[in-house]
Amino acid sequence: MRRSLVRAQVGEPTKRNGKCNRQRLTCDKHTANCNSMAANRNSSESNRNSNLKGVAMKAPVTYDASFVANPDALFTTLWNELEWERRADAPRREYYCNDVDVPYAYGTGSYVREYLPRPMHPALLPIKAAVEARIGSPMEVCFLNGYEDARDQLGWHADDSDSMRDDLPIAIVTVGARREIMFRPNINTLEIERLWLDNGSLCLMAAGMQDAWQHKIPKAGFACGPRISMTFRGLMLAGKGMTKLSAAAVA
Ligand SMILES: O=C(O)CCC(=O)C(=O)O
Repeated sequence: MRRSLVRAQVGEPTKRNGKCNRQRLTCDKHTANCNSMAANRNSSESNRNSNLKGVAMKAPVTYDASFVANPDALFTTLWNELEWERRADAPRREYYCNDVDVPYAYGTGSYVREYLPRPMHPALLPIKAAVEARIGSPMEVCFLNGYEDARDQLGWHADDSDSMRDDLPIAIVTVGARREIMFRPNINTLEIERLWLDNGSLCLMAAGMQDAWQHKIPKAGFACGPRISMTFRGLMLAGKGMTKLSAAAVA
């Protein structure tokens, strides 16, 4: 059975209504790492760059600045060896892979983009395993974004597809240039929080968060090199009647 994953775009109908009361994990895993989250709602550069000790973000995310052992090598491998695609209307490169033979789609109406699963690059496997160990559950889906420079970006959206498990976190692993991610709650879209995503970092968006929050990677606003994000997600019904894809070497 082939299922499609649908990622809602802001301004388009979503399945959010009526689901906001689902249990949401808060930042109860706050650690020394988590204290490095830059939490602010005014966007002054000094605040955005500081590690605000003891200031918790409202967005239910946790942050580990040093998750990838050798992020520069991983960046080089993925940037050079993945068969990235850059669709005409997408301000970034993209690459979608999945453990099982399930296409991915996001947007609605004329904005729907569909992706067929590509091979999981061997360099992704230890990262995937480490994410799964951190979360304690398989994460079948990995969608990668490649931001070539400061102009590349990803608009406000929530990863709230019915086809993705919202009882699990969504993991964002970053290699390459440091970029900011922005979060805003659906109930007050002016209440924006920002977090720097460093080279080699892991940001976990808590289970259930996609029903109540949106996130975005804005244009950098300063000169910067390329960045790759790997977003790992759990797939609904994974393994039930789906063809397992094996990891394959990518030239
Ligand atoms: O590039 C990022 O850090 C965010 C990626 C993201 O939000 C997504 O793929 O849905």
